[in-house]
Amino acid sequence: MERGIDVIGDIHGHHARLEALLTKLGYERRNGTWKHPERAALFMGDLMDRGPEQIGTIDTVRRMVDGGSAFCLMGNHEYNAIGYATPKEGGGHLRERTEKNEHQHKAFLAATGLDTPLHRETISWFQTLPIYLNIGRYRFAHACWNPSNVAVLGDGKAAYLDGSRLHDYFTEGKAEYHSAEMVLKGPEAPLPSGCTYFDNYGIERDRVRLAWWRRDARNLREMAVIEDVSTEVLETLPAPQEWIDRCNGYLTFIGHYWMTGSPSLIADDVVCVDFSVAKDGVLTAYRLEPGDERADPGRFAWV
Ligand SMILES: [Mn+2]
Repeated sequence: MERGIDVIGDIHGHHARLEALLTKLGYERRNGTWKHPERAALFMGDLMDRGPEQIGTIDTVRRMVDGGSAFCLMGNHEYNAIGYATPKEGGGHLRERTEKNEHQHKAFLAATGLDTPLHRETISWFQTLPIYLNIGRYRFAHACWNPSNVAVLGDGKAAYLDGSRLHDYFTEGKAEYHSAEMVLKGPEAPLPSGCTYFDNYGIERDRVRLAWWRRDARNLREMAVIEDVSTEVLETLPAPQEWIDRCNGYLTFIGHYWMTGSPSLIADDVVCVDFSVAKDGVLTAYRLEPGDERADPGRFAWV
C-alpha cells in the first residue's frame, strides 16, 4: 500500500453527507469525479437502501472507482439487491420478493424502478464489487473476516461473485451461500425461545448479531450486538467461541454494525467505520496511513 486510504462506512443513500465527508477529507470534484491528490477512498459497501439519494450516491462512488480514486466493497444490501433482481430457475428470484424483503429495499426500487434498464444496469455493477479485499497487512470485509469462509469465496486477496453460478451464493446448503452470508452479514446466534427484539426496520428478530471482535466476552450478552433485548437470560449463555477472530497481525476493517455515538475503536486490531448515518448518526472515515500497525482512535473523521 503506497497511498493513504480513507476507509468510508455505510452510506445508505446519504449523498449530501458523502459529499461533505469527501470535502472534509480533502477530495475535490473535477469533471464530475471526486479525487484526492495523494489518497484513495475505500468504501465498505451498503451504498444504498434507506436514504434519500440512491442514484446520486451510487453514481458518485462508481465514478471514483472508474477513475481510479476509490475501491468499493460489496455490502449485504448490494448482495441482497443482486438476489432480489435475479430470476431463479423454476420461477421466483434468488432472493424472494416478499413483503419484508421489498420493504428493506423500497428506497432503492423507487429510484431505479423494478426490472427496468437502470435497475438491471445498476445490479450488474454491484456484481463487479469485491466481497472482500486484502491489501498488505490490511483486511477489508463488510461484516466479518472469517478465514474459512474467505477461503471458500476467493484466494484470500480478493473475492468476486462468480456470475456463471450465481444461484450457489443464494442457495441454502451451498458453501458459497453460507460464506457470503458470513462475510457480508457476520455471525449470528439464536436467542432463547420467546426472547425477541425489533431491528432498525421494525422487524421482529429471534437471533442476535455477534461481536466477533470481543475476544474477552464472558457470555452471550457481552457478545451480542444489541441494545434493547431482555438481557438477563443472555448473561447465562456462553459466548460462542468459534467466531472469535484472531487477527494474526492484520488490521481488519468492517462496516455494517450500526455503532452509535462518536466514532471510536471497537478493538485494537478491528476498526468499524459504520456509525449509523442512516439512523441519526454520522458518516465516518478512517484515515489509514501506509505503515500503520495498530488501530488509532485519532484517525477517524466524520460528518
Ligand atoms: Mn450492512
